[in-house]
Amino acid sequence: MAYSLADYKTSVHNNWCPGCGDFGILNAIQMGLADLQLPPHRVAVFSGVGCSSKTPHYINAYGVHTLHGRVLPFAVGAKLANPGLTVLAVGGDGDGLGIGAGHFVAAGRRNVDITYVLFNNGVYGLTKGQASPTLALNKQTKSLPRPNASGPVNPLLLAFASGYTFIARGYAYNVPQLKALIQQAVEHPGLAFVEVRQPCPTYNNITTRDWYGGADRLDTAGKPQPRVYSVPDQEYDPLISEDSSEAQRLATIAAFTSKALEGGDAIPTGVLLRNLTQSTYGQRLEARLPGYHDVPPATRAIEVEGKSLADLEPLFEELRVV
Ligand SMILES: Cc1ncc(C[n+]2csc(CCOP(=O)(O)OP(=O)(O)O)c2C)c(N)n1
Ligand SMILES: [Mg+2]
Repeated sequence: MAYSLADYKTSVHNNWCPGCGDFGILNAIQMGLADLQLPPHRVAVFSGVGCSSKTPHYINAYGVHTLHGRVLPFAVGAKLANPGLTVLAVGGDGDGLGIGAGHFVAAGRRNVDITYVLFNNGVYGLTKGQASPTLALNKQTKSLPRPNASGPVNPLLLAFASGYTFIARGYAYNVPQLKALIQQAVEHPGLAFVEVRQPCPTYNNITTRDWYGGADRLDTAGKPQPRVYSVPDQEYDPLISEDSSEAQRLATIAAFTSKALEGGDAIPTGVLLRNLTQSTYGQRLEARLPGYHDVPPATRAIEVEGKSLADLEPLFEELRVV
């Protein structure tokens, strides 16, 4: 059976603001899943709390709208219990980099084979526009009584430092590119991170759609000079594999770092790093628990006729203090 975009849509009422970047990201995820021909019942989408975290309601797949900042533990747990599922984690910059920052780092160290799409609008949209961890120092969006007193975290560099093995950036209004990025992220064996820059038309009056599109920066012919741009394929090879020499690895990391540090008037998008040299957490589990993939936890019986199959007596015996 062939799956189409319609198979990933739901009839749940959508209450995002008109013009919200979330719409483009939702479409890109749905189009990406349809193009990959993943059956909706083999996909699970998890979210934290925020406007962007309403996404699972709008995708016809399994999904859980979890707790603020806790999207990754849920998503990781589901993948480890049922490794055959395609698991996506979605949520805002506040959710993932504020309250969820510890989980963001911990997930990188494990390299579980899931995809994390971070909706980055620079604000806490749902709670009326407070500064998020990605808003620049001294910027004052219209809902802030004073300029931002904190500096921003760089999501791409934090992902790299934490061990994410696929790192990309997209833009909510470049849906074809974002769809391709999400597909590559899903296909990547390991933890994939896609940061998506998005305007928040209601609360972020600084990094607006016009700002990203360069409406205030006209060339001599009067054409806008967009701030977001696609890193050209030939600029550097984002792949690090077992075959890469030490010099090639260092060159890729240097090129990635310099792209991740760009900002302001030049916002690079595309696949920025793809590292195939790290084992996934699933492979590490398989090495310790042979047969883990053949009989994963989700398929194991845990009780018969109301009686647990787990015999905890030996464990208690081992822990007994005499
Ligand atoms: C434990 C807890 N603390 C605070 C909140 C309030 N809260 C809800 S959403 C949110 C931030 C949302 O911002 P972001 O994750 O960037 O999502 P956006 O709405 O911008 O898409 C906050 C602080 C909460 N729901 N739970
Ligand atoms: Mg946000």
